[in-house]
Amino acid sequence: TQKTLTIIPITVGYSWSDAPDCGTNLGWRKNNNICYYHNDTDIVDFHTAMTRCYHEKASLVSIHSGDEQAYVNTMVDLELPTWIGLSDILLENHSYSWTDGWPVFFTQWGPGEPSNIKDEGCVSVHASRAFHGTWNDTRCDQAKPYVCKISSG
Ligand SMILES: [Ca+2]
Repeated sequence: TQKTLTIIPITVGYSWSDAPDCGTNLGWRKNNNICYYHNDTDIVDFHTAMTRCYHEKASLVSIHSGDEQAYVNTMVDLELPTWIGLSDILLENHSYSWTDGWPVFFTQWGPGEPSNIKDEGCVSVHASRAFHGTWNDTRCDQAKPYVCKISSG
């Protein structure tokens, strides 16, 4: 007699991400069809954060509305200020621009910000409970977690 061994292929539907079509790393989320990536364990300076997002095929997050700001705020925690993709070091005239190239048509500066103190050219969102999610210009060499975004267009 001859025995036949049938192998049934099994696809294991397992993913580290809540939005596997955005990226496979833990931390990818999707809102309004836009992919966001929050990393709060990789604490790095602004330029390194830019590079990290680039390696995720993304950019540091740009924020264009109060709704988008509110969503980003749900990702960042209350302990650590977190890099977003706004900086005045990219343009020769030192005006603020988004690292993904989008124009700046929404801002959410915290009280007294941007303070434009010497060397403060990179923007993070406040982590304090009172000012959570509002923007602060800080030194670019500070180490912080970051949020990336896959920008369309
Ligand atoms: Ca400041």
